[in-house]
Amino acid sequence: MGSINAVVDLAIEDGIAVLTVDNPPVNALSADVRAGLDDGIRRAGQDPKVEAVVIWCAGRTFIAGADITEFGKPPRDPSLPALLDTIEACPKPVVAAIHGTALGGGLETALASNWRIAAPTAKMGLPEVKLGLLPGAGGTQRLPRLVGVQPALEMITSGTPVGAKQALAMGLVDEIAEGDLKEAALAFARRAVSEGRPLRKIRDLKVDATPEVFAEFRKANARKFRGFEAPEACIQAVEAAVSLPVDEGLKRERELFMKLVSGDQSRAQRHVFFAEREVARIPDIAADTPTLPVAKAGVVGAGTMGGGIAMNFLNAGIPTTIVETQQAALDRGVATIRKNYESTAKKGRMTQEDVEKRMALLTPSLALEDLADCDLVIEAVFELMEVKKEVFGKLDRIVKPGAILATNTSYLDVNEIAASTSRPELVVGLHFFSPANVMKLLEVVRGKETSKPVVATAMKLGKTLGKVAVQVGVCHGFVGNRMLAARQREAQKLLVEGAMPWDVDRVLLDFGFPMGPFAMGDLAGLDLGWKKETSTSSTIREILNEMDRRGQKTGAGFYDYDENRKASPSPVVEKVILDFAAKQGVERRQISDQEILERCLYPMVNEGAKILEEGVALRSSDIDIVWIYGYGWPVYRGGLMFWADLVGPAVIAERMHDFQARFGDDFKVSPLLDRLAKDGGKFADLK
Ligand code: T1G
Repeated sequence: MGSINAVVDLAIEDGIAVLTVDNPPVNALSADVRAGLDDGIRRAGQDPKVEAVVIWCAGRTFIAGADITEFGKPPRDPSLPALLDTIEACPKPVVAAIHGTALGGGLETALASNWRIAAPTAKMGLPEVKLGLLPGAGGTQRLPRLVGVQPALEMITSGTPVGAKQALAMGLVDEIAEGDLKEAALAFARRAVSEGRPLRKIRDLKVDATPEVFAEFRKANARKFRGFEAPEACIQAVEAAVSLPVDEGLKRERELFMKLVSGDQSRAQRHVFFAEREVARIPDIAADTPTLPVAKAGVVGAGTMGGGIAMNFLNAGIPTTIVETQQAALDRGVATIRKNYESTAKKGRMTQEDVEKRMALLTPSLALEDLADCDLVIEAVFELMEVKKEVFGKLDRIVKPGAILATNTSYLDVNEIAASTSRPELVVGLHFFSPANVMKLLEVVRGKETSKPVVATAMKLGKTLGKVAVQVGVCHGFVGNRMLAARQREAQKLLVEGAMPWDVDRVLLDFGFPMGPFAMGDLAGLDLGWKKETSTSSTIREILNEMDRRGQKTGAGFYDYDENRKASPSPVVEKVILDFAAKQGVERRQISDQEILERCLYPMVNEGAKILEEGVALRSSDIDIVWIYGYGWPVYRGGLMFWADLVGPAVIAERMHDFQARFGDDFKVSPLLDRLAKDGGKFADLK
């Protein structure tokens, strides 16, 4: 309980006023924190006994930003900009003492102070752009004045924090505290007083940059910012810092902020912020459920997936044994892992020493027996139930009792696999997404026998591996791939009915996906799961494979590729499609972009509704997270089900009924979607 209010305390230590914020878990700038700081600063400014002020925080971090839960609710004074004006106007030296992460409004609070002291492990950043916002309390006006326009543009539009050393080097902090942070801040404040240092206010600093700086920055980042509103607003706010007097610039920043905060994109990105934390909560598994140790891992299969999965364990410092059946395949797998690390090292994102450290944790083997003492073994062998069952049968006999046996299957029935072992309660699906060492999504497939400690262990392992783990139930394709199948089915049908691959890809690319389904197919290889012996030209994809057009790797697939793998629409493919449609007796027609979009996405929403009805996903926001982290759904659209709520279940259901009348039962509306349409409900409101 603080002396100012429940979350802010004011104590005077030898003439220095110490304002302490104590608002767990991250000292967010709630209305009470703002009111407490405002009151505390005013009192300290007026108290003749006080010579200087130190602002610092209890708990694990300095202020981590505005309180995101307050957005969208009626504002409560003092606003953050008003509070920062009070701090900046304080007639006595104000020192911010930073530990943990000073983020967003937290860093802005420190920028309104005269000086900043950081603990060696502290991080400072302005991540508002990740919420579809911009720093709305002076960050876009003060940071450029302190560190220069270019570093400010990078920090503000990336949202990436900087560490204490880098912050000191760029002038963002004035000192790194050796030893006790609070003592260092008090000592700094005392020196500022004894030396009679003038109160440097960042708002008084000059800032300059040519228009070319902004033009260059926009050009260099056009691809990364495609579709997002916030980065451009950030750039305009920094431009205002250069072109306008500071108070005008602050006003311009506020205007830009208010426009973003009430927009769909920020609502979507704030939804994702909370959704990606909600996925960790499994209603029937207590947060303190004991987990099993995973000190040693085993991977069966050293192909693309097995190698990528092994890299995740190595990155987390977990010794891993990887097993193949043939020496050549094993050598290839290990060489690929090393090559991936070395290319990361070449880009400067890790040192050669890191590469060697990781490789030293890897033990290649040709014998499953070498997995006997692993705590968890995951198989990434051929996607055929018989093969999976054979491997699990062997692992069940070899691997120590109590160890977890996991499958990386993308579609198959985890319950059936579990039933082929003597330890079904220890069997779980860990569905990684290719490339497994890059994609953040991990579907934790919970079998009907999988024990709660094993599920809790799998979810915790996901976090340890730097993934976003989502619990899903058993069905063909679980959540992500089951919904993807609906989109792929429609995309193929649209080709026969009148669209070309480049039409469908363009519509989904413009919607915000990183790639359309056909370009994606060419990238992954059209021959995944295709067999020459059994191919009967029954689909356009089969015909292309039969023509040796297997995608980028053969220089041609749905697209033609030049030597730099630049894609262009293919007249050959156009003819294949026209002939195929003619053979099917289909009268092709002009298909609008809107119909392409609705035909691809609405059946996915419908599949999502079925997944929720069947309990395969716990909540609609989990489906959002699956599609953002597994398939590149544009985060500024909040996820598939969030977007469906925005479009409106009634609108979607009505179109689906139309499509069903025209194209058949692939569009049969799920009872849940129909119910929401009728009742005016939303997926987000389902409990
Ligand atoms: N507001 C409200 N709640 C927050 C919060 C915030 N800013 N940050 C975290 N939480 C909650 C979070 O939901 C979770 O709750 C708990 O704290 C622990 O978080 C005007 C407008 C600080 C690096 O974007 O990046 O300032 O799930 O699980 O992994 O310019 O939280 O336990 O119920 O993430 O240790 C800008 C967002 C805001 C920082 C800690 N600031 N937070 O990570 O814990 S906008 C941010 C984070 C702004 C101004 C603008 C991380 C973290 P629960 P956690 P963590």
